Amino acid sequence: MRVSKMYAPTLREVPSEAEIPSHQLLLRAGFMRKSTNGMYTLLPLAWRVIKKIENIIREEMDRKGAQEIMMPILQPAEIWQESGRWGAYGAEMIRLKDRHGHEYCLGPTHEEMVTTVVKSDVRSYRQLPLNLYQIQDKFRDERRPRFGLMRSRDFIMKDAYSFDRDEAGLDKSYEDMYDAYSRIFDRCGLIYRPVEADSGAIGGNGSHEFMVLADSGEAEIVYCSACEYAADIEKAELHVIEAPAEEAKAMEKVLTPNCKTIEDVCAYLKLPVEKSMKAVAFQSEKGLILCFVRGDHEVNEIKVVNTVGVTEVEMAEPELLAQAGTVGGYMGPVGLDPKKVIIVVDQSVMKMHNICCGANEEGYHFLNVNPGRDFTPAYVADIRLMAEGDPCPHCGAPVKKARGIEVGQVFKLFTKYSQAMKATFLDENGKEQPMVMGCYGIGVGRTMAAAVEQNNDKDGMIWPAAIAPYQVLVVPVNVKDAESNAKAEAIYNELLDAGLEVVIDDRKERPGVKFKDADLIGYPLRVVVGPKTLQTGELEVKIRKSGEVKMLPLNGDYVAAIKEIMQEL
Ligand code: 9G3
Repeated sequence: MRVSKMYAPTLREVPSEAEIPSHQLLLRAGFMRKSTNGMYTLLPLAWRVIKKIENIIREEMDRKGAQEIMMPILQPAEIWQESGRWGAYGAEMIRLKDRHGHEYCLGPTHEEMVTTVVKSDVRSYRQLPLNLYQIQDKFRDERRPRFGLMRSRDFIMKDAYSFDRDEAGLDKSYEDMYDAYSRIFDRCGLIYRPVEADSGAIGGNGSHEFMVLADSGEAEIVYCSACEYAADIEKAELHVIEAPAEEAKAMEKVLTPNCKTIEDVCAYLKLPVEKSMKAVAFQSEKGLILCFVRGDHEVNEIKVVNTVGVTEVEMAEPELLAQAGTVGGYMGPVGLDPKKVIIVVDQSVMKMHNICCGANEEGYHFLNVNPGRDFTPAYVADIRLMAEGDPCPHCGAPVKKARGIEVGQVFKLFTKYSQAMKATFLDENGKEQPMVMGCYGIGVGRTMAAAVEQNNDKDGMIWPAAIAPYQVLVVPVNVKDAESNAKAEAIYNELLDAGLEVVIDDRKERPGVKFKDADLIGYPLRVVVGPKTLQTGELEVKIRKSGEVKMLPLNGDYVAAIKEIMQEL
């Protein structure tokens, strides 16, 4: 490929909305252009990377016996009504009508579609297990698309669906996909961790997210410094903390003037924060929810949602608190009407004694509140957010926090869709059974962006060799010197003939411009050819990742040497 012909319109500046490195660099290096909010055109260099990632995915999926298909993007409303999910996603689902007025959605995922396809042809246990996958654009009308391909509204997903006779079969399919994902992300040159994940609204108990570790990641994970444990922080399970036993004292109401936070109250009353509980108030479809955790802990919203069984929660408005007879900054579980508020208390608070908490009155707190004696919550559960330094649930060592980019998810669906959509088969005893399913996704564009997040420096991108848009860039440095330019062309053709993916920067530009673009685009190898090359008989090869420069003798087999270097990258 010749740079003079390549469509890679580089930019000096990027729009201010591009906040993270991959978003900035993919725009600056001419890999993509925004077509509308949350939607991008992938230009030639990006598309070459996408195709390489897709082919790695295909090889590893096919290795596990999965079979590639292509389903329609337009999905009829009926199949979503059959699964009961037609209304579950609100405005995030893009809906439209065809010329006959029939309702469709633009496929955000394909559980319903694939179950409809499979159920009409799979009738016998002999046809299972089955794993079908596709690599296709998905549409989700994100409220706030941002970070370029990291959270776009139109994105390429590999989505796979497994169908098994029973849970043992599902476990095998799940394990196969888990292994395939590990191989895919290893081959893409990513540093990642599979983490236990809250399977959220789609049900099923087993789920892992593959997180690429990066400071710009939207997800937060906790991982153990001593064992393999890692979890999406929203999922991390916490053990009950047993507070030291003590006699229950009489409850007392104390004046705590302008103490707005639990820290202020504890400082004012000279109490350790571990002897207090703090409240977080949410409003939900079930009304006001007051959550209580120990004063130095944080509430995990996802766990509250799962405990109370609501679809989502948001912070409660002050007037809602007033209606329930409490007030921000002074909320407590004592004396509230259970018909007006749902009280959810963390399991560790129930083990505490003589607790300080809000008295539901401006300016007042209670001392010596004791669970059971002074209040009875509607729910007691683990509603705590794991914090850095908390004991690992598996081995007790302190956990650390990191940010991650979720590039893949594996889910056990069990019979959620096969029950709802009557996808059954006859088992070896001729008995009708629902198929046991799993689903497995990879964000292809997000994987490319994550690779940039993990591999970039002040000069630009540094592509892992296996997914680089091209492997080698040949740079003739002196446009006026016919002899070394001819040599550059010869080397370019020799590398092409050797099967390498080569670009030659044949523009009439100064070397500095060519080198800046080379580093911005991030070709793994750069071969510099100029008059000096011919004088010294040595060919300069620079490795983008390490910055290392190797001098290869022109009279040696530099093509083989370059192939060798490429193999080691
Ligand atoms: C929707 C909309 C958004 C959605 C979904 C449905 C997420 C939805 C969960 C999944 C689960 C797995 C197969 C590949 C891997 C992930 N956002 N999910 O079901 F209608 Cl608008 O997609 N699906």
